Amino acid sequence: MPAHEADHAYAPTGTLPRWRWDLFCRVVDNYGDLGVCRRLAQHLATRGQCVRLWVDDAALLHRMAPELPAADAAFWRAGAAGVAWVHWQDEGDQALDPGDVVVEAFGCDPPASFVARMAHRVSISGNARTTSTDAMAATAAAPRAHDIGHRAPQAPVWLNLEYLSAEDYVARSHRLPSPQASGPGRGLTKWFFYPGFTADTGGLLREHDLPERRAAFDRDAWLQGWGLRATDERRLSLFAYEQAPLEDLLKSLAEETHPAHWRLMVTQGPMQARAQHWLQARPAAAQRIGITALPWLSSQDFDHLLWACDLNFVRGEDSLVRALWAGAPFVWQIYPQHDGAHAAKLQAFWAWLQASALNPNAEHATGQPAHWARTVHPWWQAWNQLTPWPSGAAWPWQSQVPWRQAVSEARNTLLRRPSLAQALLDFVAQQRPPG
Ligand code: TRH
Repeated sequence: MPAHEADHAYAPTGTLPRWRWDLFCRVVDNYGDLGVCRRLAQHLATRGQCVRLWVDDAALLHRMAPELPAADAAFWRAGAAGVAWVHWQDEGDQALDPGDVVVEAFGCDPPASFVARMAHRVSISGNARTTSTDAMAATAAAPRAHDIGHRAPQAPVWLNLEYLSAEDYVARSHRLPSPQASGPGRGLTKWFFYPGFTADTGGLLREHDLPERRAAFDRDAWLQGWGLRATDERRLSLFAYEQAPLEDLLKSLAEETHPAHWRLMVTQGPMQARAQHWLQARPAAAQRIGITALPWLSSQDFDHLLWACDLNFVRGEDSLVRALWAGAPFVWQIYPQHDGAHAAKLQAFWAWLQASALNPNAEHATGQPAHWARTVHPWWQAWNQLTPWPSGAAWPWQSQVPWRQAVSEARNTLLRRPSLAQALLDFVAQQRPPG
């Protein structure tokens, strides 16, 4: 990313109180649930917040975020900026008092006893004397004059962080309240918070220093670390679900005469063996397509991978956002849903990407998609198995430049907006104005 682009990045203003956050993450499948939650927790921490991340899958947590300490009483009492994690087990273990903000990711339902303790605050709100041991400890620790622990206990701000989508309902549903008329949370209001791609949504996960980190990235040195040189081979990163038509893609690449050499950097998982197996049976193709089988990458290195490649195949939610920040051509494999709802979701994102890349030119004046979009779209559809693979058609390398430009325009638009963490902070500040 050129240095001047960093100037466009949204910079928050003002100092917000330091709140204590409980962020609940239930790992349903894959890496995305924790990928999103871990990232959000860290972004909040870098903005001065104290975050307790509840995760039900300890093994995955150790794999994806081995650096995170356990949230002991001292961590919570100190209330300093940082992230620590709690193993979210059964109902019985949840003796901890809620913080000032409770975020449940993807409707994962915090334990009923915890929600009941949140609701209990409603009944004692306005009373400066509290029976909350945590609140008393926080007051004793007196970290900052405007910390929330110094005021009468208020019910936590309760948010449901929703899945990412570019569909229209997102803007309509963003920040809608859901008053709880019954159940353990009776008397509380749960707010729906939607990440998204437009200004009327909660925005996207983005580190504050992303443009600077991107500008400082030394691609050649990073490639050297994998025994590769930035030669004339085209690099393609591959992170995909198993149903992706990998063999079709390999066949299409092998049939191309230009470029002469491909380097497929395949993320950890069964795709590595499949690609190697296919190439072993086809020596001519293996002359032109090399495979680098990657181990599990740290989240920083996952970014480096996307920054170092000419073309990125990503999947799910979180790596889609990383591909956008990379600003390089990419193909998105959406998480497939049994009812087929993913087709509309994919199309909504594609429409947004095209619209945000619009330049006033003749094609747009006629309402026709740009040439790059016309040539690339069939491959997106086929990679998602929504249409047959365009066998015989050449990979749209000729669209590489306008395609890259389109992604980078979309990225620059997004960089001017508040990040998801900043939007959440702004929302909480509205609900709990510092007093
Ligand atoms: O793993 P995913 O397929 O997760 C999915 C989606 O989030 C989907 O929306 C959700 O409904 C489903 O899970 C249950 O893809 P995603 O979202 O891209 O998450 C992958 C994360 O893993 C992302 O943060 C990048 C990270 N990652 C690494 O850090 N290192 C690696 O080596 C790899 C392969 C991934």
